[in-house]
Amino acid sequence: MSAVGAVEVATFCPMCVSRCGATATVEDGRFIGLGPDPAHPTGRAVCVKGKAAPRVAEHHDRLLRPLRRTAPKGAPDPGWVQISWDEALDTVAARLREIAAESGPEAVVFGSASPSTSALSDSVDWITRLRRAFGSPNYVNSMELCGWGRFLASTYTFGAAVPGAFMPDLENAGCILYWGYNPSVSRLVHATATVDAVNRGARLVVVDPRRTGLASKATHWLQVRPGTDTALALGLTHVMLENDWYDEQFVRSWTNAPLLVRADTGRLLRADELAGQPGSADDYVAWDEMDGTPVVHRPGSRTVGAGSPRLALSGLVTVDSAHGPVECRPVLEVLRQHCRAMTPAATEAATGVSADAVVATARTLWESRPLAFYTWSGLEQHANTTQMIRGVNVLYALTGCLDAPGGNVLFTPVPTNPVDGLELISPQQRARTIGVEDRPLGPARFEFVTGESFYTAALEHRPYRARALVNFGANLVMAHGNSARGRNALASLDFFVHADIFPSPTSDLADLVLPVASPFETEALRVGFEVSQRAQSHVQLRRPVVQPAGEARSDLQIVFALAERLGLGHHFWEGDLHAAWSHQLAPSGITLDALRAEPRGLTAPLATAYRKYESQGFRTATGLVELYSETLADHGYAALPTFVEPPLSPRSRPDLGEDYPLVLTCAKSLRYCETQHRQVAELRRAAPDPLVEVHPDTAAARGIEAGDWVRVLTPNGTVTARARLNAGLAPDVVCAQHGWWQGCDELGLEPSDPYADGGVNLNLVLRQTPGDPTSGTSPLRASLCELARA
Ligand SMILES: Nc1nc2c(c(=O)[nH]1)N[C@H]1C(S)=C(S)[C@@H](COP(=O)(O)OP(=O)(O)OC[C@H]3O[C@@H](n4cnc5c(=O)[nH]c(N)nc54)[C@H](O)[C@@H]3O)O[C@H]1N2
Ligand SMILES: Nc1nc2c(c(=O)[nH]1)N[C@H]1C(S)=C(S)[C@@H](COP(=O)(O)OP(=O)(O)OC[C@H]3O[C@@H](n4cnc5c(=O)[nH]c(N)nc54)[C@H](O)[C@@H]3O)O[C@H]1N2
Ligand code: SF4
Ligand SMILES: [Mo]
Repeated sequence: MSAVGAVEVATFCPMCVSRCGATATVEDGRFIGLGPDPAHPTGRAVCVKGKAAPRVAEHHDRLLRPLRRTAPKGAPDPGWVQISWDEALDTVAARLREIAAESGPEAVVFGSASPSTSALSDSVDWITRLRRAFGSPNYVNSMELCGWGRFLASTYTFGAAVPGAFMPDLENAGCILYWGYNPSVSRLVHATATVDAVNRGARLVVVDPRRTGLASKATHWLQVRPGTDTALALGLTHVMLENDWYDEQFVRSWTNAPLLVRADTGRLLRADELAGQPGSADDYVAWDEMDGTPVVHRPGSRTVGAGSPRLALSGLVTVDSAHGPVECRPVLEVLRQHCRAMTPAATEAATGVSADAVVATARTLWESRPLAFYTWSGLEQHANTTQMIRGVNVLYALTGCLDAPGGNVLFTPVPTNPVDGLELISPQQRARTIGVEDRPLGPARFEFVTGESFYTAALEHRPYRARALVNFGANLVMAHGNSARGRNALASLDFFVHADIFPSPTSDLADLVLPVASPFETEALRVGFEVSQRAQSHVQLRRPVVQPAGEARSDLQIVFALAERLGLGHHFWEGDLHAAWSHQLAPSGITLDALRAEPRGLTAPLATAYRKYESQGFRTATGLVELYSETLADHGYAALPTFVEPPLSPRSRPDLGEDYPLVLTCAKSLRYCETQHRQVAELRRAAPDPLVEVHPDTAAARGIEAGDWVRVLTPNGTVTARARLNAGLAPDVVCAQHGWWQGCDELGLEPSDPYADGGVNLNLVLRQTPGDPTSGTSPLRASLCELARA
């Protein structure tokens, strides 16, 4: 019920990836409440954070004015002095121009918080546009911890972002597979849609070391040992292949399963190697079993041999080459042999998931098709993330459900003009992204700099020196492993400007701090709400619910103003944001005026197009789904998904395992986004302290009781947290939380030094290395620890 004289304003909550359609209540110019808007495609519910949004927005810790540092970095007090916006923006522009003139624009790194944990989704494309117009190929956020697997690693199998862009079609799925993903905490709109799907009879498979909310509704909950997910994927694939539980027609026609692999070199056979019929080195070869003849596959021709059922998918084939006979096997046969060692028993030994559960789950995945899946943080933050993602993707490809109703589909987006400015940066400049030499297929290939690469560039000047950072929110020192190295890296910069709603350990290291308006104080355009066709068809202009606090400005206003001062105004509609949005919206036929007239947003009449590969093929080297990746092999990585024991585990490091016998992983908190929101009493009251989840037997063996403060001892130091006993964890696995340092005045809780050993900052003792060889992803979810009562 709304208060007397209160006004209801249609909006959506952009505080996390769920982007729930919502109604804000405003009374006397004050934002006092946020509730669901059931008519909105993502508006069924709002979470506890959304309900507390007014408390976040009006919190007394808010940054209200631009600030300039007067004390040296590292001083206990930065000595902030207030300055005007003009002085702040002029200083930023002058320093960036100076540094670019001396060292090239690549010496200026741009950063932002993840759009999954903040309203950066409002502005991320425009920040990217500014970076590219400025000429910097360097963007640091958390791509390697949050988006690599979902968006980029999957391109090496599918040539597209699956499940990042090809989302699970939950309304039509027969079976839903959540692998390292817990939407009950992390994406409310997916959680409610999943419960609906289960209620109408869909199967649910959850792969998670913890029994999460949805795991209790699952047909199968696979309690995987952290970091061994590749073995589980291979074990499931083994069972599916042995039982012929795969979509033969799809696999034969649309994956590289029939292409021949040379037994001697492991290379895909090329048409120019064939005897007698000179072909192209760009073309591949399959085998017609009936005729005993090679069939040439041209990548542009889409299907292999028009999907002929005569193409061999198994066995050994001897092909006449220009240099004599060569033995080859179809890719599917190579995959079959590769998986053969990962029997259900071997899978159990590697992962802790019982052999019976492996077989039963493989059967469910096959028999309950169509299968839709999502993977997230549970697979993103490992030293072997790329292989894990490959393992799950190959398994998924076998089901033939990609881009089919009830599978993972590309909900048709509202047509718009891209605004991220890809055309504004040259390929030569993109090739200078920090980290691309070390990991040419990794995030740097896509202009993303990993935290570790950024710190190395700042501190060790490799491959060149990162001299400046323009950062929209990212709380780098708290979000990345090794907070102390992060602090040193940020302190070493010649210039660091940080734009944020609140101060943080990261903003404490800046030269200039710019106050950002809360998302409920700003105007933003949202095109597409992602999770269903209806949601993806929805366009909304979010209007300010209240005036910005103090002198705070939106990220968009800051970007457009900076662009003008950098002499880049011509790329930014000379500072006219509405003209820019009109350009973006032009192809949609939806105008800003129409959106202003309908604050709940407009839904375009769009339908999902399925199996687009039939006309478009796949954007991979072979033009097919790549079960076997020669692209990866060419760079020294495994062509087929390959399991290696996590580099930091009691098994791989028995030397450490003696003192640290437990596996340490982590997960998000329900009441907070990442490192934020703990200053808000309404949220903090019910979750005042960092938790570490531990099996009751493990706790008892150490004299630990529920609620005790415990020390989590690791090879890199100690963090402290309160014990929560959880019988839904394996006895040798412990699950902690990152992001803690804030105090909460109203509750009398003091802040904690994020760099103090024995404090509450988990990422002080986690490391970014050894990283995933392909992507540089950090091993935040599989390392070692011991517990002791504090
Ligand atoms: N150990 C461990 N570490 C992790 C993770 C983990 O699971 N375990 N998760 C990783 C993941 S998935 C991610 S995405 C990263 C997250 O790391 P970040 O992307 O840095 O996200 P947050 O920690 O939420 O910090 C967001 C910052 O942005 C500010 N902010 C919020 N909204 C806005 C806005 O609209 N504009 C601006 N300018 N600023 C805003 C907040 O005040 C805060 O300072 O952390 C990673 N770190
Ligand atoms: N409430 C809330 N919502 C959020 C966020 C938040 O901080 N709080 N953060 C936002 C962001 S930035 C992101 S990236 C998303 C993330 O959303 P999720 O990926 O759902 O986040 P998590 O809960 O960290 O991780 C999912 C599951 O992975 C499991 N897990 C841990 N280790 C492993 C492993 O080795 N293998 C497998 N298979 N599973 C493992 C954990 O037990 C956990 O249940 O959520 C977004 N939404
Ligand atoms: S789930 Fe995310 S978007 Fe939805 S109300 Fe909560 S914080 Fe806002
Ligand atoms: Mo994330």
